[in-house]
Amino acid sequence: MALDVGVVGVGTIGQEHVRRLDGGPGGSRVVAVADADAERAATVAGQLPAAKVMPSGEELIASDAVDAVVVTSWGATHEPYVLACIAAGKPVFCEKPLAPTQEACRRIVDAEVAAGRRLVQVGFNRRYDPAHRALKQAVGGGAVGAPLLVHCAHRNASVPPHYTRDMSIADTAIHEIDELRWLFGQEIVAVQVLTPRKSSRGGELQDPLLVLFEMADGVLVDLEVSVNVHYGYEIRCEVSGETGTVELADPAPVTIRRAGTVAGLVPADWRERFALSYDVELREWVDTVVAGRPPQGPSAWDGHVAQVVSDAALRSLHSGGRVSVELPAQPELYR
Ligand code: ISE
Repeated sequence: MALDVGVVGVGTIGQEHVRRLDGGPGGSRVVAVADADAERAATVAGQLPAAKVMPSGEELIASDAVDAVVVTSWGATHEPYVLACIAAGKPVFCEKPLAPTQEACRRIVDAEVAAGRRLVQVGFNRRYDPAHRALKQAVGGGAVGAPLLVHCAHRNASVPPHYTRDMSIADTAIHEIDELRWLFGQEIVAVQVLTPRKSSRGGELQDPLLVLFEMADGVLVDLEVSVNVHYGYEIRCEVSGETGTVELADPAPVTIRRAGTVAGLVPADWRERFALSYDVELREWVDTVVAGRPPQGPSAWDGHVAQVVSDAALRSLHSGGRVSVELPAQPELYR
């Protein structure tokens, strides 16, 4: 059976997903697109054999032609679209962050709980990256004994002009927030953001940041967030355990030795570094929806918890100091 997907928001990440969903190996096709920029929607739809432009996200979601929805619009617009999908009983894949505030995420969780079934999956793609999966397997399998410390780095070569100071946490570090919970099966109980000397390339941004996370079992994590490194895109994670260390391997496919040097290519951006993760993420989502099963990936609850931690980190960034993370009780639906 083919899955007919509608995509709300066809900017950079939306177009990435459209490319994978239209005629993808799982048997999906894109039948409708909507975007605040009507011209962009028309251009994207014009390149697809079966896609129509819909006047709005709401009309796309309500359309009988659409079986399932992908929300890749600007983060501030996610909430009404996801709520409309839940009300219509349609599976929805929503890019991260689920919504820009914990209150908005909570409304999505409450709507799903009231509907009595899981329909929402959030685009935390690290869970689908082969290197991150191997790291989780090594840690979980006891390869380095009990984890004690974790050192992470999230570096972007550059960021677009609309990128604001808070986005270093809410748009960028939010990936590690979800990754750490998933990697260790533990909640984050406190967070502190430190602001080192500013990069002269960051303009108004507070760049870089050092974020310290405390996990429930006492593991401490340091995360560098840099968004103007220029040399490329880099994601690091090293877990230091009682009996050894395990880290993400260098993603360069080849190493070049010449003229007295050793070099490996650094990915240009997240599209290049995480291409495979997006393939796997969307393939698994389509397979699950086609099979009529609830989504198996990051849930609305995961999106909500990530936002609670992100909000705590933003409080620390704005006011300084260590901020405890207070999580509400997890509804039965997500256990
Ligand atoms: C971007 O929105 C992403 O989702 C990338 O994965 C992340 O690395 C980047 O920092 C974000 O801005």
